[in-house]
Amino acid sequence: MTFDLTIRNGRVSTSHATFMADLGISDGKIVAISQHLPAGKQDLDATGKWVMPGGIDSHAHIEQASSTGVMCADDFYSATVSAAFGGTTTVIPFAAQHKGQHVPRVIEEYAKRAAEKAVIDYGFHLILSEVTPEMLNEDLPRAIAQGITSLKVYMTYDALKIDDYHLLEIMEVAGREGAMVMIHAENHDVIRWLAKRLLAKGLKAPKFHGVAHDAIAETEASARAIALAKLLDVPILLVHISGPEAIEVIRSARTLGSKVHAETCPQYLFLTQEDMDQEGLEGAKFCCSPPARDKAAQAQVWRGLLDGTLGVYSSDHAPFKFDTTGKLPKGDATTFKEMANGVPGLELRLPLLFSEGLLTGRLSPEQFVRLTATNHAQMYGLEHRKGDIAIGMDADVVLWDPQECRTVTWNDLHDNVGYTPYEGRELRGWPSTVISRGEVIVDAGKLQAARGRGIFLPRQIPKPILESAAHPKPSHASDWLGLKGKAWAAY
Ligand code: DUC
Ligand code: ZN
Ligand code: ZN
Ligand code: ZN
Repeated sequence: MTFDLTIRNGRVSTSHATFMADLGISDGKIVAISQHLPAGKQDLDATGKWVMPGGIDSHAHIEQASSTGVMCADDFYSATVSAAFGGTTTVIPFAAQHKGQHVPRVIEEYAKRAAEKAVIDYGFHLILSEVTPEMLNEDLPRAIAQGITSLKVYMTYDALKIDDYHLLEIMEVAGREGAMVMIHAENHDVIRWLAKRLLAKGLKAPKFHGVAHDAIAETEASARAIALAKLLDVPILLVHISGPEAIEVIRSARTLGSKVHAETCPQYLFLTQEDMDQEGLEGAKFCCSPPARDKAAQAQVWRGLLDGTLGVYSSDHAPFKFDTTGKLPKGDATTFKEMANGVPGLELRLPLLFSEGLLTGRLSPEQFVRLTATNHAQMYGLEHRKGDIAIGMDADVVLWDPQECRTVTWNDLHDNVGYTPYEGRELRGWPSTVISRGEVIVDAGKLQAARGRGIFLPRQIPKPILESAAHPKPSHASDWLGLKGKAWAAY
């Protein structure tokens, strides 16, 4: 049999090993991994290249309106093209329910947008901003059965905030039906109170966003979310963790056996609060929630990645232009409270970690693979086909050139944002060829993918990674209420 595609003479890294090997690919799957394979119909010479699984980005906002109605600058085409150039071959963005919207309709709309435009494969997490009995009893079980096996809730933002009672309602359904609950954990009232006082003193500049979103808000809400999840004995994933206090709360909960998982993002490794402190409104380009902290916090985020407390590294790509359609709705008069929140990162997520994590020796190649692909697949129900290099898996593979050095400039990127917070950084190691389901979609700086070629991925019940040794008794409440559903059974 002649393979459709071979990748030969490369240095292959999987989630567990690194070795010299050739890959044989047919019908979009990896069908052979061996020392010396004959050339396929298409043959790629990977001499000097590192061959790794395509990245999975499990946190990206694409063609989504923010809670205040500001539209993302990227649609499913520009976002997925940008992802592909950065070595990401699967993305899990959000289908976002705003208040008053019917969940099945929301899913339908996002599915249509993505099907027409995406160039890489995708799933959806469902953002919930309002809880109704119909949603709990019908819409969520149906969405989960359709393969949307993760739900995201916000503990802050006026238009999105879910209170603790309704968080418990959502956790109950997720636990029973087999879905992961992703949580944006920041204490709404702490932020509201601080912001009001700062604005009253005339402190409106972007850097005061960092003051209003004090780490205490993140720490308190993280601890509360963990407590609620423990009450029901359901797994949760805390998104975009920014610093040491929240990491410590998560680490200790995991040690005590809580099914809590956590994510961090490039902004918490590569930006600091000082980036927000610039002339005029320039600092708004670096504002996200939670905000980047200081150098000492960055070191603790690295540590959290290394010891498994932070299991996934995602972009939280939140693409807003630096003008009145995006970041600055009131132009020069925009206060920190009115800015659109978030930074772009889909394309640079992997090159940043490759250069500063892998090539510096902070991370092993296998850790890099797990943090950027395998753990996402496992935690979000895709491990049957994505996230690793193994026989039978989708042939989503990236050839990295570890020698290539480039200075980041937005002009070379493929998103629609108009700036990057990482402008001017020197990065070493870039994707040279990107393959999705056996098809070369990016090669030597050229896109070869057709619009709409990406497919929807129905996801299975998440099988969360949990490395802690403790096996605590389930909580009394979950015992008495008989809450051991499908998500619980995954452990
Ligand atoms: N939360 C996100 O998850 N993304 C962007 C902004 C935010 O607050
Ligand atoms: Zn309904
Ligand atoms: Zn968030
Ligand atoms: Zn986000």
